[in-house]
Amino acid sequence: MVKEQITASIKAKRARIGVVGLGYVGLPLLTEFARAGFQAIGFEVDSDKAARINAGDSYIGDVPRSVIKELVDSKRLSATTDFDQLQDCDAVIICVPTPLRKTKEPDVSYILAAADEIKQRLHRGQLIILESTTYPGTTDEVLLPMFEASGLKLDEDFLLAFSPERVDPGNPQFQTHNIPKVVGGVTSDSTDVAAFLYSQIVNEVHAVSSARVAETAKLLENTFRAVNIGMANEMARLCYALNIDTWEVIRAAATKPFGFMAFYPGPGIGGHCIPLDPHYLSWKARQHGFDSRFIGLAEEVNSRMPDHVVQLVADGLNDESKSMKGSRILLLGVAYKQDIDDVRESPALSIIDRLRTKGAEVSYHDPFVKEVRFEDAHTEGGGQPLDSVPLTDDELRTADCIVIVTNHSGIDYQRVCRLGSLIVDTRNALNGDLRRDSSARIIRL
Ligand code: SAJ
Repeated sequence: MVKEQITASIKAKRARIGVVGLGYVGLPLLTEFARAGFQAIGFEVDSDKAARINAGDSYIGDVPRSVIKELVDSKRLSATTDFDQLQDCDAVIICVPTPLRKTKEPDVSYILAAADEIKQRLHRGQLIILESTTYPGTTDEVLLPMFEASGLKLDEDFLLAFSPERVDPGNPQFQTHNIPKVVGGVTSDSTDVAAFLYSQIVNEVHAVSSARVAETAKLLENTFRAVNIGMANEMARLCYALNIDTWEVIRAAATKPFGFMAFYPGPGIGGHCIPLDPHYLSWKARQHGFDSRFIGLAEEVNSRMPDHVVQLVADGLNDESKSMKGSRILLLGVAYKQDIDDVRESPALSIIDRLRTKGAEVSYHDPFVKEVRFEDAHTEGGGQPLDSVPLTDDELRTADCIVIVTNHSGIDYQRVCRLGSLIVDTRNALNGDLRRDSSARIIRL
């Protein structure tokens, strides 16, 4: 059986580790294996990325350029677009995107493309691990048949496992080495060897009985967030109707030292994980005749938050006998969460589109995001790209309404309160003192 052979090569640090997909998950992972003393080879379809890495550069914030340069110079780490080099790897880890189609159905085309490259070079003595977030069964129902079609046999010739990624870009406290790693093999040999491999770079490995358990655990983690954020957003709309301060309610509930975990309302949910991952789970459940209502309900509540924000703006303007049409609306922040530059799935895009559809003149200021494009063909507001405007006194004074969509920490909110006349705060960015001292009318979620 191949288990002993691969285990021995890992133990002797002779194993060559291949990582397919060098994004915010793959590049940190590749770097950790190289730093642990393994020969690490990154595989990319983007030749620019491969070239930058081989030039000792980094395009991922969590991976310092100096680390890449040192590992490349010491020939521990390299990147290539030549997938033939996969045959030189003893372990291959797939870290490619798993987006949703427009129909909200899983798009595993990147996984299939990577698996096809691997299948063509698969030989005895290789361990294949999938890290991309996907529906339960992908590893054993999709990848295993692809690899065994080559005539090679699981356990006799190769091993196959799933291990979810838990990278949290920019998190100063949790990086690859100190985030516990869940690992589940299609067979127990696969679990054992995959767990042993990760134990070379991660402090804590949590082995589970199958790839499906590992796939499902990841989806539970992020569905847990989507559902609880949905609950917080529903509370916000309920409290708004009852004229109760949502944020004060949550702060009070959070004093409970057990059995409660605070989540906060917002303008909607963005990012490449939380809005998407739960649909992988509900899609698979539907294949088995199970309707996951929590996931659907969370999606319904969260996706309606941009409408609620636009309603708050309309209500605020209406109190000043202003129509939305022709009003100047300034958004503060368009990134999907605080202090990052990522606008993927950001609710700000929906809010801008809805405001434009109602005839408002929309601009935004975001220190992290220089420009916003509206690729989505369903944009009704015209979809003209926008550039971040400088946050001048004039911008703040002349805005009929300022909407705080992302509470970046570098914004001077005292100045916003001093110069603004109507402010919709969707993130509780304006604390009690700012609100009390401000002459502006402030509406909060
Ligand atoms: N959000 C709320 N209210 C909350 C929390 C988040 O409205 O109480 C919004 C955010 O503004 C954002 C979206 O939800 O638009 C997602 O926020 P997130 O904090 O979940 O951040 P993400 O999307 O970067 O999620 C990642 C995930 N990491 C991985 O999948 C490896 C998630 O599992 C992490 O828990 C999360 O980072 C984190 O905690 O930073």
